[in-house]
Amino acid sequence: KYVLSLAACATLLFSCQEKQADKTSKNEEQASEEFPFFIPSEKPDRPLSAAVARNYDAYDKIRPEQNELYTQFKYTKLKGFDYNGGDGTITRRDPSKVIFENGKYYVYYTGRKTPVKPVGMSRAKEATDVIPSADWDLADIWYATSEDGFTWKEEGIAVPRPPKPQAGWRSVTTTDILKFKGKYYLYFQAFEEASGLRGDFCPVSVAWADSPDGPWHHTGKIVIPNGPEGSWDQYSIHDPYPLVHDGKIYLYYKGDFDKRPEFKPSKIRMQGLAIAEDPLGPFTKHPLNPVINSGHETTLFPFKEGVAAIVQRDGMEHNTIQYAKDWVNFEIASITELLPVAAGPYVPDAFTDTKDGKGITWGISHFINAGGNWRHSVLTRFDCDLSQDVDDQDMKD
Ligand code: AAL
Repeated sequence: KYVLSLAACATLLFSCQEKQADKTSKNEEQASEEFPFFIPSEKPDRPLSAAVARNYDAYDKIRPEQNELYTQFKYTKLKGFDYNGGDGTITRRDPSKVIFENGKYYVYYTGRKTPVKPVGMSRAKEATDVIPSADWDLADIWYATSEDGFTWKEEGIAVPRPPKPQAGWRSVTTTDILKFKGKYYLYFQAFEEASGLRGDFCPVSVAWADSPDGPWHHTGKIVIPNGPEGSWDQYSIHDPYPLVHDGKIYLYYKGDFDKRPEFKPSKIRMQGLAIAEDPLGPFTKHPLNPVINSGHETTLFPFKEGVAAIVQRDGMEHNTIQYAKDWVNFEIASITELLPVAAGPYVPDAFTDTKDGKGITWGISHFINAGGNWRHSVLTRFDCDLSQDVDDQDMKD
């Protein structure tokens, strides 16, 4: 009797659930007909507002959390870096991509250790051989290693400022790394004047080494020169960012063409692409440059057959993650917030010439301690889910 009544209960419960499910789906159908704000997963066959139509047509998936190139970002304070109490005499900023070699992670960055804090770009005339103008003035390229990506050991200077008058004698900054045919290359901004004067109107030079620990050899070469007068990259070639694609070096960079007096004060930055067969050049600038219309620094990674870019700060399309299947023509893949500044992600397939890029889940970026006039910056860890393989719902929510 007892068993029978249990069975009866179960049947009743089951049929109730069925009815409930039936009701829910009817409700949904009704809702999709009655309420235009209910969004079915397939594009409905009825007139749609421009915004709802775009929600289907412009993005890979209709909800952010379903989109592989959508993420939130989480930040964690790094251990192992001292900043002299934050008095502005020590800075670490503009990290390179993180690479994994010899059983540990490596990151290279703009490091400044000066007796006094920067006077500020607007007072650049007061800068001397020991007094910096901007946060990145009088800097060298430093590097640090880590076993877990959270605790870092500063190893020292990788690429020092070369002697005057070699390009970069005033400051070497904003570096990024390439590994190609067993050798390592650090591309960097080569300053010949203090930032705030005409220092930031700088080109890109490169140093090479047989090991990620150095020793690094300055080539003294300008590998990405400024564009001709009137061109978008006439003034500065910043944030060089190399990846390997089609057996070649695809180097993305930023141009600050708002340096033209008629554009000031403006927040226009765009990014271009230069391609070379050999890491030391010659690099050919892409005829469609600039290829990204926004973003203050370059952060890209192979994704599936194409390349994705984190586009943060400045420009019409800041705060987006973009995708170019052909590595040239970028479209917005998602819009997000609190993006890492000057991010150097850990990109395991940056140099493998992959045709199926896996994406990224973490890296190093920087925070600027404004304190009046950008006195110093700190490196930080960021975590995200811009990966094909890892499905980290926390980072999508
Ligand atoms: C950065 C980069 C370049 C600029 C300055 C230092 O974040 O865009 O490197 O020159 O700011």
